[in-house]
Amino acid sequence: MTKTTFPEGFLWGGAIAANQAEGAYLEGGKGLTTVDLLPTGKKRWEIAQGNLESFQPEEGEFYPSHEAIDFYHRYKEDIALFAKMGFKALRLSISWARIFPNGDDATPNEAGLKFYDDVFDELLKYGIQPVVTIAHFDVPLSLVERYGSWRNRRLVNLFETYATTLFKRYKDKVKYWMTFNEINMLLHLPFVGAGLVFKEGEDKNQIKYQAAHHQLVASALAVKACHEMIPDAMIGCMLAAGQTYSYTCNPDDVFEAMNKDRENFFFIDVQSRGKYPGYALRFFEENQLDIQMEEGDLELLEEGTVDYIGFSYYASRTASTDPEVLKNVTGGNVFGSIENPYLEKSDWGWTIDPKGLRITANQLHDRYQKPLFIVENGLGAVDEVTPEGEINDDYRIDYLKKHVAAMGEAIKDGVEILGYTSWGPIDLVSAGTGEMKKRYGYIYVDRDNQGNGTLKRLEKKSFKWYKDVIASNGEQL
Ligand code: P53
Repeated sequence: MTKTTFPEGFLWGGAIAANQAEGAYLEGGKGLTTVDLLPTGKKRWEIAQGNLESFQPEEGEFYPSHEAIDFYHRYKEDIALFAKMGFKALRLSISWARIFPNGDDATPNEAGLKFYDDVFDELLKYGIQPVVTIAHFDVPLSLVERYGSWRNRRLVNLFETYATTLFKRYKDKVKYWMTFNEINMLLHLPFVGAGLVFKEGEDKNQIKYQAAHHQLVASALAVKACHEMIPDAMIGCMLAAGQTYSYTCNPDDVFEAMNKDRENFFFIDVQSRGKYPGYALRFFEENQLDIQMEEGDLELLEEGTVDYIGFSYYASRTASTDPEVLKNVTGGNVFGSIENPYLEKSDWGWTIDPKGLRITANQLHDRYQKPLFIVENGLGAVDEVTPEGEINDDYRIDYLKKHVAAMGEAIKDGVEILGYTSWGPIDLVSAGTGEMKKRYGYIYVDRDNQGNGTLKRLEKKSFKWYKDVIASNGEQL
């Protein structure tokens, strides 16, 4: 492997999310969230897309977030394992409904605030920096039922109150923040990304982009507040990234690929450059979308631009305008990419493209001229435990090795990168499918898709590999 040079203080670590790890879904005064009503199985996809309402648990359905991997009770053990690997950072999210069980309670829930205080203290004890996502896919269900979630302007100020409550409480403990996880997921999985449920005959684009405007304003308010309340902190945005390639050199395909990327860049253009890009205004006009804005919104967007660009990268995408080519869509990917004949796929149909990470990082850096933070990357795969209790996940090591090397190349290209937190350093519930079987971890968790298992933690072969990577600051891959 080529030698790479990572800057001193590079934030090596992992990333988890409250709804996929904590469990304890009604403990400590927590309210229900959208994800708590997302079952595994057949209905999941329709619910995630906002086409089917799910506000009440149903008999016979399994809701994996309810127990998840029980991080809520086992965080000390888990953090000790992260520390053993030498983590410099742990990205985690706060569950809004632990702090405000109904989303708009007059006062925050002390038990919820205390839980994250304890988690941060545990991390800091080992010198691990918490990197906090304020909203990672779980909207308090009460806000969805009463207000229609992010379609309603009310959410903007409720989110601001939630965010400032966090800044006030954790200002001495947390110096890296992120507003919305994969903000562009709102377009692809509207219930997961923004708690949206559509009614018959509604113009989905109108609702999605109105909700997007609300999230963008809410994000800008949070950024402003963070800058005022914690001047020595950095606060970023978070994009589900992955460059879109043109299938051919036909200009129609090239333009299509650019447009596909812009669907996603749209959010970051606003969050990082502070204004709606021209191509978005044209899209609104041509689709007769009428986005309601309040006076002062556009100024706010300009004032609340982010300090860094956080992004997830799993795969690149490919676009074409040729109906024949369009038939070859790869399975399992919310981005519905067509097959790239040059690339292999994971067991879940996600293309594997390390060079795409270098390309994506360069592209984002060229576009925004701000530091990047790779806050998710990894391989979802099936792991087997041998009778000796070993997990030989060479395929995962291979994936990560190549991606870390590609990141090193991007750094050599001149891209500033703050850190790398790979997804699911400990196995957790899949956001897409709700499965446990789709594992990303260096640490194995004994639990299956139906919720059976002891929840016991085991170190995989990749555990030692990542420990060595961190200890050598990326020199030893
Ligand atoms: P899972 C789809 C495509 C790209 C990123 O995903 C995605 C998704 C959602 O499925 O989400 C991010 O668990 C997300 C994490 C999620 C991770 O990618 O479906 O921020 O919450 O777990 C991996 O394999």
